[in-house]
Amino acid sequence: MRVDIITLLPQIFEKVFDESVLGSAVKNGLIDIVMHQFRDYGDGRHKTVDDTPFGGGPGMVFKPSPLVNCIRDVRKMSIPAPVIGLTPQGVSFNQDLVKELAQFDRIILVCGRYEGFDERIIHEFDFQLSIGDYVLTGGEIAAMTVVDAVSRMIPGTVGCQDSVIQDSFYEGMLDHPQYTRPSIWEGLEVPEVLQNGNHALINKYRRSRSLLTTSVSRPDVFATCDLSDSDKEIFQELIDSSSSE
Ligand code: 6GU
Repeated sequence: MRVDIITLLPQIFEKVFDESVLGSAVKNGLIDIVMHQFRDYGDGRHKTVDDTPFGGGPGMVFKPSPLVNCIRDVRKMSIPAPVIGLTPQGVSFNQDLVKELAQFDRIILVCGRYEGFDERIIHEFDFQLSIGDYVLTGGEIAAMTVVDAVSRMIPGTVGCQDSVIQDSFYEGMLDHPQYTRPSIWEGLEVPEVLQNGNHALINKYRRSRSLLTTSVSRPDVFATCDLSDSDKEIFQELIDSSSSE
């Protein structure tokens, strides 16, 4: 997959894309990240990319021409790709969107800064994405989030694809808790069922913890989950056991 990133701060991505899982994926050619400094498209000797807002108010606004010229050039550099504006006004990023974006062979991410873009450029975006209900100083950290989450879905990036499939949110449900040695630590014991090697019981236990955590911590997510018949049974057992306590 090719990811083009349009930003005023290409250098802040370096470490993130150089190290660990993402770094290996880049080195192995599974993802090709191409940075574009859009100040190169700025106006005049100072390569100006922003200006004060019409109507007054704080901050600066991205001028339309430099950003649009950059986006149009980047579009033409390779195969067709959706242009995604990273803004707090965008649709909320979630695992379903991660999976959808991972289907593309190429995506183009545009990072905002300042108070935003001149509104007239937004038709240049195929859509806008937000990574949550808070405001960041720019879209760069959001772009890193998108690249990190999407790259994990590309076969080969994460050592064991099973770990991706079992991840929190992948199957719509939060992950079950994990434990490792020692079996007793500071008086806290690893649940017996995980230590006895009965995989049918282990799977059932883990599924029941996932159902419990999701229903308690994220009732909004739980409400959208399609429970299988066995999930329904396990969940009913959870309810029965809690009401008998
Ligand atoms: Cl994508 N950009 C900015 N500036 N703030 C955000 C965001 C993006 N997502 C959530 N907050």
